[in-house]
Amino acid sequence: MPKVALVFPYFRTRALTETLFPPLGVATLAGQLGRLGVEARVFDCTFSTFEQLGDDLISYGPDIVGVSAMVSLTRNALRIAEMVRSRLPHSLLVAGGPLPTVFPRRFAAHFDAVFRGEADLSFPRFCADWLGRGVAAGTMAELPLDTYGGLFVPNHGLRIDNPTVHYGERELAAFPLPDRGDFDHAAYQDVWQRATGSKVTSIIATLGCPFGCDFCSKPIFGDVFRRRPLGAVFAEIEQIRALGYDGLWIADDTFTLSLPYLARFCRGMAGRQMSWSCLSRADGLDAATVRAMKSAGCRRVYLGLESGSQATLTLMNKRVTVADGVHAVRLYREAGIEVAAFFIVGYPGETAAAIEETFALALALPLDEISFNVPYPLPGSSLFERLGRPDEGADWESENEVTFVYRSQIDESWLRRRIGETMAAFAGRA
Ligand code: B12
Ligand code: SF4
Repeated sequence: MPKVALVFPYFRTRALTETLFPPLGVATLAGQLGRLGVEARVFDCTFSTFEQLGDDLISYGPDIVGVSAMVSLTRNALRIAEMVRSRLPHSLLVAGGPLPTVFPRRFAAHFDAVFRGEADLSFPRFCADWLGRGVAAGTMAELPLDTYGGLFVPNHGLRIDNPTVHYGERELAAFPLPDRGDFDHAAYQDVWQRATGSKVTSIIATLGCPFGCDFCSKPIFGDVFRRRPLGAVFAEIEQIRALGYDGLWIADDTFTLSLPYLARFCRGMAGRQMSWSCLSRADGLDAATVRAMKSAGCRRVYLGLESGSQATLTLMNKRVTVADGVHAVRLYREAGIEVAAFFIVGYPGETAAAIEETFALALALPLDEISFNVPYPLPGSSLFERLGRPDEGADWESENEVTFVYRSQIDESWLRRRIGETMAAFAGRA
């Protein structure tokens, strides 16, 4: 029986800041492949090793190996491609995910094909067609290559560069649920249970974000905001509960954007005994919505406050004010919801005085958690374009690094020291 292997190339680092979730991208593709009757297995490397992955792939013997990649996983993805080439030379190698979407050519040098953007329908259909016809890598041209959204193949004598797709709400409504069957849920739950006392996993309810923050890259879901039907979202939540989880991380870019959708979500969550957290914008909220979130089990929100300086927020094109942030923190705290805030310090064009305003705001607000990052010019962001395309190979080796990957006017050692001092002052608050 022809088979597809879907690899998520993250090997856990055990960094204090590591956050582990079963990767939804490969689970989503596995669900779609299953619906087409294609045998697929997810190889999540989180709790595995490179050597173990090699052995597991050999014993599975896939015809297609799909590897997911994003910033911080590039080296792993390319190393796995090299290993597959030498140990499974007859397998077709395909890359997809956020980084191949913005650097398709870089991945095409190591893979037979690259899928850019949302690949929910295009990649599974490509696999079904490929496996159904039994074609070999050199003869991909026998497939209807123009019909697979986001496909990029600049080699094998082909020049395929299909536009990416954003599935509409009607198409999303017909999607199967992600297939979470191949994950080591006991291991994920153990990590979460030890760290937080509850067992949390991620889910996506809405796709896309219409804002244009300068530092942000939205390579997959883009600017168009779409909602999954809540019936499917609740069915997925029950699937998650049956796997043993009792908490959700709603990973949407802008879950609080549509207040009517959020209100219906909150009504549907009532009585489900499932706590949840989400990212929230600082603007557009009202007290009634926030109270409804609390009643529906919302435990904590994560606010991208980014800066305590209005001038820096403008540089970031954040389209919120410092006052919006202060107001949002107050609304959530009054409703009894914990608030974590992300800040970016050392933005290109930012002064030391503006950075100090951010440290001061972080310490002045009644926050439950804070984190500081230096700007990372994410491929696909305006910042990346403006900095004159820094070294394409520059990559954070682990999550939450505080290292400039471009020439910055800010003294990095001063900034690290000030971040350390602010974190210490925050931890020492009464
Ligand atoms: C949840 C999430 C996390 C979680 C969980 C990651 C995980 N295990 O999945 C956590 C919190 C751990 C995390 C951490 C980081 N993340 Co993150 N994360 C996200 C988020 C919000 C949602 C991802 C998700 O679940 N999407 C839902 C699924 C269905 O979509 P998907 O994974 O994109 O998959 C689709 C396509 O990409 C494609 N696809 C995916 N894989 C494959 C494979 C093949 C073969 C094919 C054909 C197609 C394909 O098909 C899928 C269906 O359409 C995205 C933002 C976003 N909206 O995309 C950022 C995002 C992916 N993260 C990002 C970053 C930068 C990071 C960090 C480096 C941040 C940091 N400073 O530490 C770390 C790196 C961690 C690491 N593991 O190394 C960036 C990546 C940018 C880039 N160009 O690569 C994104 C896009 C956010 C952003 N704009 O900053 N992240
Ligand atoms: S940072 Fe958040 S609000 Fe800004 S563009 Fe990105 S997803 Fe949208």
